[in-house]
Amino acid sequence: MSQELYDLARAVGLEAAEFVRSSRPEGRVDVAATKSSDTDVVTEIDRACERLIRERIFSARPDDGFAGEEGDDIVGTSGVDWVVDPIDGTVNFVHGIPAYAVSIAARRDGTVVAGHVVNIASGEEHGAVRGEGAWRHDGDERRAVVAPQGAAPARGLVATGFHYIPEIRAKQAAAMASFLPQVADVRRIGSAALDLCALAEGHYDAYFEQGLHLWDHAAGALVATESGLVVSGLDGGPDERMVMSAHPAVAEEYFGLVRSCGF
Ligand code: LIP
Repeated sequence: MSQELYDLARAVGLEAAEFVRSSRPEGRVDVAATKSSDTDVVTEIDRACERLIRERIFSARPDDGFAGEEGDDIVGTSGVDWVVDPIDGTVNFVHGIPAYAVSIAARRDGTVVAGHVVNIASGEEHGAVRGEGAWRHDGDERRAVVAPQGAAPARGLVATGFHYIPEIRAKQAAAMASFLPQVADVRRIGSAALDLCALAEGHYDAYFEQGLHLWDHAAGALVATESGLVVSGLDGGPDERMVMSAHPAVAEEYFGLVRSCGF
């Protein structure tokens, strides 16, 4: 059943990605509205993409629930619900920076069991089914993704992101001032879903981000977990708003460092 959910997530994700690609005008995309702060933006294409995903999922599975970034939640009766970010990395999408993704996860009884992330600009696709591994699609082939052991913090390249709320950003800036000198460098790509897939591929040594929503990371975190990485909240348990991830061999060093810097 999880594989069927995955197949639906992938089919809908690819259609949604094609819709966004073909709808994107040249240059910058107009911002339709702001959300939690002036820097938290949404475009009409985010909204239309979410409507398309919602329609496709409900025509296949009318009794499921749905929680998307741009619309009202729907409570289902089947025990399955979908957690969807129609464009994760909207700021990149607006500016034409090729790092924005459709992220679709399916949960059963509240546990994420399948996730698919497609980079809309490049077409690169990652997926995972709980208990069955993570993979990258290369056309009709799929290659297993097994995360390599990352470097320890002193040589580590760490991906992160910053909150949209100014007061929280100020606190993050202070924490970053003490974090940055203790790692090799930091990257802020602007899409949590893509960051988690890139970590699984071994491009980074660790990732953490505060201020996320479940739709930003549900699918990417399953890819990370199924590739062999640890995914944790700040206090060791799961946390929808704060996600840290690294290889088990170095995870505690990174997680301890993040905590000690006051994030
Ligand atoms: C984005 C995240 C990104 C984060 C941004 C934002 P959106 O999602 O995935 O990592 O740093 O602040 O939340 O809003 O583009 O879907």
